[in-house]
Formats: sequence, C-alpha cells, structure tokens
Amino acid sequence: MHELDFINSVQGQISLMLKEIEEPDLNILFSFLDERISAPESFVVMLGETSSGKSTLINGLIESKELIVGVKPTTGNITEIMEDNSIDKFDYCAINKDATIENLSKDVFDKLQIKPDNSLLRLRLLINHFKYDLKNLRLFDTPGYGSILDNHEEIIKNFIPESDIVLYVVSYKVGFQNEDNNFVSFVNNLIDKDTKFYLIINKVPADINIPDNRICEITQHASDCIHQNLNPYIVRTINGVNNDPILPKAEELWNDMCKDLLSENRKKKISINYLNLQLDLLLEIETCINSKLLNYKIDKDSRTKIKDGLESLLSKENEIIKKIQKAFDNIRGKIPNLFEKAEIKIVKILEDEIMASNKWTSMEECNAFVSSHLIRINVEKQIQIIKYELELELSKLNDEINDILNSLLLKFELNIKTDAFEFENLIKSISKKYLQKASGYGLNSFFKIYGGTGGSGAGVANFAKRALKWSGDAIGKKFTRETHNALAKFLSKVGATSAKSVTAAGYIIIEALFYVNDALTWQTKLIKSCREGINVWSKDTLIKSMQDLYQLELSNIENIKSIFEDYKNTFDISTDNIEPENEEKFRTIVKSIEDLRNKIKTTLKSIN
Ligand SMILES: Nc1nc2c(ncn2[C@@H]2O[C@H](COP(=O)(O)OP(=O)(O)OP(=O)(O)O)[C@@H](O)[C@H]2O)c(=O)[nH]1
Ligand SMILES: [Mg+2]
Repeated sequence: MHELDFINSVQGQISLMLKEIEEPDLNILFSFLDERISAPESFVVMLGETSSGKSTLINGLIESKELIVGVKPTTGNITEIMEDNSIDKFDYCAINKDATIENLSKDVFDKLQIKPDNSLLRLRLLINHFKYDLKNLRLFDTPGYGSILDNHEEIIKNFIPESDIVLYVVSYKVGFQNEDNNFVSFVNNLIDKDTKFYLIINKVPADINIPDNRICEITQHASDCIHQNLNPYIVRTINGVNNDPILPKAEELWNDMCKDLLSENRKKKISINYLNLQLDLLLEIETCINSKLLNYKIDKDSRTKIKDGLESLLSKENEIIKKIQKAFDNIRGKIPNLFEKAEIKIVKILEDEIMASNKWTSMEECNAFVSSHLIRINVEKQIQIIKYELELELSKLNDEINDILNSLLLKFELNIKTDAFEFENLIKSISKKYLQKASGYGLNSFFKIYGGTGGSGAGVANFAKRALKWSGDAIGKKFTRETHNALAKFLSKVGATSAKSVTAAGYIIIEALFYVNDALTWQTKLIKSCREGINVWSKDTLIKSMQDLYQLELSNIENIKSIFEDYKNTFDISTDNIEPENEEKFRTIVKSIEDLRNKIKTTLKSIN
C-alpha cells in the first residue's frame, strides 16, 4: 500500500475509535492532525540584510507589487504569503499577538508592512494562486537582521527552525558584509540538517560574466558560515521604469524550490512525521482509555490512595516553580558582574595594544586594526566565557529539576501502587507518552520548550490543544519535528546579540576618530572611544540577555505546569465506584491500538 493510503487508513481507524470514546480533546487533536495530512504545509523563510531585494523577489514570484519595496530599510513586519483558492486575487490580514485574525484593507496592510505595531504579530497576504505548484506553501518575507533580532522573536523561535528552505539574499553590489557573516552563522545555529539553505546573489549587473570574483567571494563567505558548499542562485538586476515596476522572474530559483518541496525525499519525511504523530495520538487515546478502565477496576481504598497521592504530587508544583525562579534570579544576579569583568579585560587589552606606539605607523592603521579586528576578537573571546558560565548554571538547573521531577513521579507511582494491572498499564502509557514525545524526556528536554511555543518537552498534545485554543492556526510541523536544544539556541541568541552590539560599538570608535588629526593625542582619544564603544556593547548585550533569560524562565515554568496538568488529567479518578458498562468495548479498543501501533512501526521501518 502507498504510504499516504496507509496513513489515511490509520486515520479512518482512529476516527472509529474516537467515536466510541467520545473525548472532545482527542477529537480536537484528531482533526488537527487530519487537516495537516490533507494539506501538508511547507515553510520557506526569506532572509537577508535590508535592501538586498527580498520583498522585490517575492513580488516577482506573485507577479504583483503587493509588498512594499524601497531603498531605505523598508519591511518592518513579517509578512506571510499563502495560497487560498477561495479568494479573488489578493486578500490582506493581520495576525495579532492576542491570536485574533483581522481582515485589512490594502491601505492599512501597506501601512502596517512598514510601521512597527505593538499589537501585531505578523501580516498575512493571501493570493489566489502561486504561479508554480506551491500549494500549501507558507512563505515569509522578513526585515533585516537587526530588526529580526530585536523585534521578531517569532521568526527566530518558530519559523527559521521549522523551515524547509531558507532563502538568503545578498545584494551583489553590497557584497557579503560583517552583518551577513553574523546573520548566516546565527541561522546556522537555528536550522537542522533537513533545512535547505539557498544563497541568492541578487541584482547582479548584466555585464558581469560568471564566474566572477565577487560572486566567488560571497559564495565562499556564506559557505564558511553555514558549513556547506553552496551553489549560489544568480538573479540579474532589472531596470524598472516608472509604470513598469521591477518584477524579477528568478525562474531557476523558484523551479528548484518547487522541486525540493515536492521531492520524494521530502514526501518521505512528511510521511514519517505523520506516522509518528499517529503514534502520539494512539498513545493519547490509550492513556485516556486506561484511565477510564482503572476507574472501573479499583476499590474505594485504592481510589482514596490515588486521590491522596495525586494531591501530594500536585502540591509540589509550586516548590519546583519557586526553585526555577530562584535559580534564574540567581543567574540574573550574576551576569552583570560577568559583563563588567569582560569589559575591564577587553579595555585593558585594547589599551596595551594602542599604547604600544612602536607598533603603529599611523593613527589610521591603528584605528582600522582596532575597530575592525581587535575589538571583535576580544569581545568574541569574552562572550564565549560568559556563554560558558551561563551554560554551566542552566545545565545544573536542568539536571536538578529533572532529578526532582523524576523522583517525585517515581514516589507518586510507588505510593499509589495498587494491584490492578490497569494501573500498571496507565503508568506504562503515560511514561511511553513522554518517552515518545520528548525523545528523551527527563534527560535533556527541560529546555526544549524554548525551541518554540510548546516544544516537545511540553507534550505535543498539550501544544496542539493550546495552540488550537489560542489561534485555531497552529503550526503543523511543530507537532513532531524534533525541537532543537533550546539551551544551545538561547546561547546562540546571546552570541548574536553580542555580535550585533559590537558592530555598533565599532561605528562609535570609527566616528569618534573621524575628526582627530592631532598626532600626539590620538592614542588617548582612541582609548577613550574604545571604552565608550565597549561599554555600549556590554550594556546592550547585558540588557538583551536579561530579557532572553526572563523568557527562558517563563517557558520553562510553562513546561513544568503542563507536566503537572497532564498527570492531573490522567489520574483524575472518581472517588465513587463506577459501573463498568463500557469495559468490554474499551478493552477491544486497547487491543486494536496495539495492533495498529505495530503496523505503523512496521511501515516506519520500511520507509526508513
Ligand atoms: N535596479 C534594480 N533594483 C532592484 C532590483 N531588485 C530590487 N531592487 C531595488 O532595491 C531596493 C530594495 O529592495 P527591497 O525589495 O525593498 O529590499 P528588501 O530586502 O526587501 O529590504 P528590507 O525590506 O528593507 O529588508 C528597492 O529600491 C528595489 O526597487 C533589481 O533587480 N534591479
Ligand atoms: Mg523588504
């Protein structure tokens, strides 16, 4: 049987089971999955420095000037472009932070593309039909690196890590700058091995013959940052006339993108994803039924034991949360000092170098070396030390919380142990659930949630339920794709912030020396401006890292809460005896779940 047919037949059987057990939450999960299977989405994120021509390229794809373009930094918000055959030509929406979706007039849509807006999460442009076979594509137009880092967490947390393809645009004339270096290295930390990275060299003049030095240079730099040998897409510049806007065709690019998205390899990956989701869903159903069966089987004494055990378990939730809060407070208390130390160290090194007067033949030479090289190298060294310290502290906390949780859950299981084998089954299925979903729950998954709204640590099912409640528009693939190690991601964000701030610091230094001609005092002046620059770097990076730490703390608390909630729901046993009217029916379902699971596993093996 073809994989998709098999997946659909499993859906059919699950649907029959769900009719028997009548659980609204499971039905929501089911329709969520069903929707994804009928329309597997792909994610493509367009990235690159400001004015590299990202929005223009997308306008070319959709053959209409819907996205605003301009010479100055233009795009201020994320715009998601999707196909919707039910609309006429184009339709415009705002997705707000409170999860509401608003229809917009073209006029308001245009204004929002440029202007930051506190309540807006992202914009959505619906088009009737993509020229290529790009059904179910979700394409994201983004602003430049700085704006993404400061204002668009969603892109960093959700869309880049989830993307099938990242399109990275460099303008030929501008070349591969320091910012591109930082940006691509950062992206490299966020994507996994399945994500394709396309390098697009844009606005290449017509008279440039390929191969060309600059193209080789850009390709080499980008390849180094992403640790792959890239083969760039060359997009030639077009000259627009007033009434004839620039709409680059970039056919090779879109054709290849299409091929990649529709490739057998990708279809295989999607099938594997769905089969794993079905395994998840079957576990959810099994846990639910075992919970009901347990209800039928146990006597009054055991009921009270479970109720007490659960109460005692739940009473520990606050303790753990307080522990997390305390640990994060502690870490936040320590990092200003780390930055202060780093600042002193860097300034000292710069001072020594600058004052080594026999080393420099001119102020310009020294200035160039300091602002483009020395500062960067030393800031990088110091931020590594800070990141290492943070990693130690956070990993320690991770281990502690996992230990506490594991021993709490073990104690809960031992305390309420009854003779009923249903209890054993329930414990088994809830443990399996975590094992399967978190791919190693209890070990390294505590931080996984930082990887996105409801990473696997939080429980896939919880995510889907909550996501649906919040927006009715959850990101399908978040469901299974293994979330990246969130700690690594957090640290890489600290590194990215630092790299961005040091660029700003470099400008301060260059600017300060612009007007200095005095051969005697330049060293003192350079040292002074270095101090100022390093201070800006330190303050900036510290503030942003503190904000990121708050977020990490919040998402980890959410994660803990969801684990307790899961236990609460699963062991929500009635204290009264219940008539086992459906017992036979449920036992038959449990049996068919086991059969189905084996079939899915066999199919998974055959695909791999
Ligand atoms: N001559 C010429 N100009 C181009 C071409 N592609 C883009 N441009 C111009 O380059 C400028 C920047 O293009 P945008 O598409 O706004 O660039 P962007 O990458 O979206 O920039 P941000 O939104 O600021 O991040 C605009 O003025 C475009 O008209 C091209 O092929 N030829
Ligand atoms: Mg733009």
